Amino acid sequence: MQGVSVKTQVGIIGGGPAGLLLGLLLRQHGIESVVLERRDRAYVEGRVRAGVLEQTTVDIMRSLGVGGRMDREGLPHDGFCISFDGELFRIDLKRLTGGSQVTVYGQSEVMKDLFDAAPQRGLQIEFNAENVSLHDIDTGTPSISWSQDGDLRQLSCDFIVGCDGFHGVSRTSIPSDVRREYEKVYPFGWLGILAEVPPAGEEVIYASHQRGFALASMRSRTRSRYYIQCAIDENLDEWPDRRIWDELETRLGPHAARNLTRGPSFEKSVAPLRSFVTEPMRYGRLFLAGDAAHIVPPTGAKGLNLASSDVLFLSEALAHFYNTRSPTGIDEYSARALARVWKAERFSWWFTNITHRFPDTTALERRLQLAEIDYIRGSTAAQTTLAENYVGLPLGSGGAAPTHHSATAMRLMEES
Ligand code: RFL
Ligand code: PHB
Repeated sequence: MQGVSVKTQVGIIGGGPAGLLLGLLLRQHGIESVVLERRDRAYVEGRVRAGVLEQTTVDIMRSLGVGGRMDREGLPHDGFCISFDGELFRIDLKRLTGGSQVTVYGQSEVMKDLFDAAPQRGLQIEFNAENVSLHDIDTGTPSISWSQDGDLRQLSCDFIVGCDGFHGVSRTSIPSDVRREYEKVYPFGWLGILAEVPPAGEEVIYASHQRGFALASMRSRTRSRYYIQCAIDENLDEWPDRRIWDELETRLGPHAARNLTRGPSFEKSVAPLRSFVTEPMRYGRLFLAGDAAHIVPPTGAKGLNLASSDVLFLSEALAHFYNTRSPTGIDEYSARALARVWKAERFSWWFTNITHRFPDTTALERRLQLAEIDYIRGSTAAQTTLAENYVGLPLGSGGAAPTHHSATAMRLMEES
């Protein structure tokens, strides 16, 4: 192959949360990597996506020394609310989980903090990397080629990590006879808006209404983020702000919408909802992490948080390999990550099922949905199950023992 050729230890495809967190975690272990990102920084930073960070993600940010702004500007939440057909009740995360919280801090802010830190930490990011392709992933000498500024470039590395999201090239580089994919596409989307108005409440509100799901979230005390369930092919021209606010008011119900402040929206888009898992998350010298390997519907706020735990597991496994030359950690990566992924998939699927209106929902099924939510309202056991999943299952055993923290989690907490 001709063109500019460089060498590194780990080649990372994709410069979203998974790719950047991984690059910085590897730097902390003294491992060199290069991140190849198809778009520019402004594009990646500008995508309005996640809002809720689990404690594990917060701890990783802090342990990397990039948590300063998050600690100052992020909003710790001790609970959230559920509204169903006008009734409102609270899930007290902190009490039910023995002290855990979540933090509301937008993905755009996370990306800004990670991009700012990268040059100081010596993490090289190549933006506008086009036509990325993977070579020789089933050998000991894999490489990545791409084009940039009219040049053909090549990166030789020991390992490649696909952090290139659902539409990336890495996953499909795994031969189809090895790859198992599990998928459900939901028959609706989420119409999301941002508005420079104070949030409807102190905490996030999930609303299940006969007209469909709605979610009241925020980015700060002066900026609100709202979603309403809509058709996948919804025409945004038919949703002027006034109609969105009216619909939110109806779906959130009289209690939750009491303090709804209307204002012009400055971002409006429709996101599809999907449950998706690919197995295994490793093939030869290629590993997958984050949305490249799995997608959850955003109802449980798990996507970015799963990307964080994947790359934490993988950085530990790669550090173990470079320190000892033992392949044990990298051999166990896929199973370790998938154990946590499947539990978050289950939770996100379940929370979506009980809160959304499905096109073929019968009156009986709607009553069953309401009965389930009413059961949660009245049962501490059910609330505890919901709360421990929402704050994030522990890292150690892939979420098998909710009351125990892994050595990694303990270290992260001690360091922060
Ligand atoms: P990303 O963020 O998709 O980043 C992948 C990057 O790879 C680049 N890329 C390529 N680069 C080089 N060559 C190629 N061929 C490439 N193909 C793609 C892309 O340009 C991009 O920069 O995946 P990553 O890093 O795994 O991160 C995943 C998260 O972004 C995602 O899971 C979350 O946004 C999901 N999510 C939420 N997660 C949470 O943890 N909490 C939440 O509250 C939450 N809310 C949400 C969400 C996602 C949403 N949408 C829009 C899907 C709310 C919404 C509405
Ligand atoms: C958000 O603030 O964007 C958000 C909050 C909770 C979710 C999903 C998204 O479950």
